[in-house]
Amino acid sequence: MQRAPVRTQEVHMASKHRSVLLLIDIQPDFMPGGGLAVEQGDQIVAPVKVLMESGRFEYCVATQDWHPADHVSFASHHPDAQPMDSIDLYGHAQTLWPDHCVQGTRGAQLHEGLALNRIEAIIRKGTDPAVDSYSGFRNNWNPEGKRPATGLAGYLHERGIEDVYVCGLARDICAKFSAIDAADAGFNTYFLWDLTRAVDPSVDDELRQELSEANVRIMNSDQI
Ligand code: VGL
Ligand code: ZN
Repeated sequence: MQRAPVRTQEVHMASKHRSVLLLIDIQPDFMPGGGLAVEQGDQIVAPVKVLMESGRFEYCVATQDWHPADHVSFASHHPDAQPMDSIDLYGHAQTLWPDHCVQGTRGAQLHEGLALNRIEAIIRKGTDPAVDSYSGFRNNWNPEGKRPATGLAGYLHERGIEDVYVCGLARDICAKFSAIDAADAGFNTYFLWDLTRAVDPSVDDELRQELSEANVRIMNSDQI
């Protein structure tokens, strides 16, 4: 009985030092008023900040969608195309988006409501004009049919991280692909459902299924 609190403390410390909070694309362009606005995307910022400062994670890593102005994923880059059209790109479906997260613009900044000084590393993605990148771990398919790694898995593995907690935008796109790739890279992966918002909430049920099949555990932030 007397030792129980000590053990609890040790377990808590050990898990903290193996855990990272992964912030996916928490940028103004994915929030109301932004280039690729996600409904209620702004509502996650304050609770994510609280979690960043909770001491529950050893540190935080952020991804930042960071496109050149002529990016292949922009509908504006394709004559006659409309945003949300789908095209074939190197043998895979590519949605064409409205312009968003153009390098150096305000909408591409990490949201200033976050605890920015708790971010240990930032992975910028979608920087190749000819290739999109949804996941923080791997680009989408390139012309050679490969999805090159960003180096994030190596970074986390080398630093002894075992548990990855995913939050951010958008739930059904970049947060989803990042979580699936995290699990695939061997991390215990947790998807903080309440700290995500979807471009298309009608696929929520399908998404839960996909995440479960990829061995990603879905939870809410109050269950951490
Ligand atoms: C995203 C579409 C295009 C995302 C990024 O962060 O979910 N979605 N680029
Ligand atoms: Zn993008």
